Amino acid sequence: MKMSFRWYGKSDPVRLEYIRQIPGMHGIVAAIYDVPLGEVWPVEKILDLKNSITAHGFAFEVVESVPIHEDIKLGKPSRDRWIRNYCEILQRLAAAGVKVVCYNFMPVFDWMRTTLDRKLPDGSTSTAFDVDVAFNVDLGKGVTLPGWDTAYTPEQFRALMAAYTSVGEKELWQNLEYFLQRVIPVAASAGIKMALHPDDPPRPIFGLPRIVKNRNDLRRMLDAVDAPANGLTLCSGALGADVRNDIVAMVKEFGAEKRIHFAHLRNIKVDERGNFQETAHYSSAGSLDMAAIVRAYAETGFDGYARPDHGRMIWGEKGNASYGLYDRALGAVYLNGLWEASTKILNKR
Ligand SMILES: [Mn+2]
Repeated sequence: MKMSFRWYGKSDPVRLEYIRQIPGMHGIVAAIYDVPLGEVWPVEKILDLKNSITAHGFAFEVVESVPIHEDIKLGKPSRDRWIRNYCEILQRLAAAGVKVVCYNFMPVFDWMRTTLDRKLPDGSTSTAFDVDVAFNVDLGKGVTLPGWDTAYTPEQFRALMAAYTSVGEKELWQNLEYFLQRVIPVAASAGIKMALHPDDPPRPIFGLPRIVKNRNDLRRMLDAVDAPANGLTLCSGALGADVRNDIVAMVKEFGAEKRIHFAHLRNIKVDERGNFQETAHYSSAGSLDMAAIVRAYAETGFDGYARPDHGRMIWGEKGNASYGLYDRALGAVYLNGLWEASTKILNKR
């Protein structure tokens, strides 16, 4: 397990010098944010990002995300152009040494929460999702949250919502398969492993289809193009927001097949209706058994990338919700501890 940390580039208040001081940190997960959605990333920008990361002693082997143009998700005729661009980005990233690309296939929205700073009993704050609030949000002004890979103007947003009235789950699946059939062979020959992130939260929102929500969806997606380059970002917190999802079983199933390329590890407190709040990584802080999840990775001989996915805001830190330094650092150290214990116990058997 190669522990990594997401970094939003030079505008991120979290500095690489500080991330360097977290024990056991292998690499930085990053992306280019100042290129319009769908356009090819310039080589100079990729190399500039790589150089700033490697100058601090980190590997730059994981990109999160290369976002997908909505025309691809909508299945518009123009998608072929955007898919060609996507393949070109993958080849440029591969040339810079990138091994894994995380992406998602959520229409319009990236991750969704109804609160960014709800207080936990210890006085820290974290993001939360309330099922009833979520379905009463006024969409007239558009919606954006910090750290999203994509953001639309209110006009673009209204046009997109209208376009999706003719795209349901069936059509979205067809459009995902069309994308995979064209992109996975290119990724495979370039030496890139694609890692689809599940929908967060794993449920339809605002009437939009969501198709990466549970074990059967992941199975169907992997079987659509049965190749090692067609893999997963297995996000414990995203999938864990549906109590019917058994994260340990998913790690065992897909890990044994070497189809998990990127592990997002975080804990949430969730109820049976799907209301949840992000918590500290520690198992007893939330609903997920993080020790069992990490042990399952160890048992499958996981050698891919992992990161503490989100963190609370603690110790007075100001910054981007879920992406501060302190609690993600605590999470990384805790996860590395679980990993060291799990692998040493297994090796002594
Ligand atoms: Mn995640």
